[in-house]
Amino acid sequence: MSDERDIFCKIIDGEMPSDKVYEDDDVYAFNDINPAAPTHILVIPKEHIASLWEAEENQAELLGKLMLRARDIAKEAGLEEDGFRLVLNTGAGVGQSVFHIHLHVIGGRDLSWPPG
Ligand code: D5M
Repeated sequence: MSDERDIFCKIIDGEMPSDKVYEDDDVYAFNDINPAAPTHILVIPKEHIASLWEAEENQAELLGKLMLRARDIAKEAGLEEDGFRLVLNTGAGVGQSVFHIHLHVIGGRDLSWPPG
């Protein structure tokens, strides 16, 4: 685990602004600055984990919580009927641009499969 402070660490600490939609002791969620759909929310752990590659076995509970909170946030956003997509980009080669692990909650429009 790295102790590097990235932009999402700064958002959690209030050093950078965000459009917050949820917060608890372990999880923070905010609207994506560049939305790919009508609903596009980022769900992140407050603990810094650079990407899924760096996640440790002892962080399994935190990662599970992240997924369940993402579901709750999707429901709160009104996506229960039509569903939503969770995206976890892992590595620059597939488009990860911020190296603080984050789930994209995406919904509110038709989403094609497979993704591009
Ligand atoms: O996704 C990183 C995502 O983070 C991308 O969709 C833009 C978003 N982003 C970057 N900076 C901000 C701030 N400051 N507020 C809100 N959203 C932001 P990735 O999977 O790494 O490509």
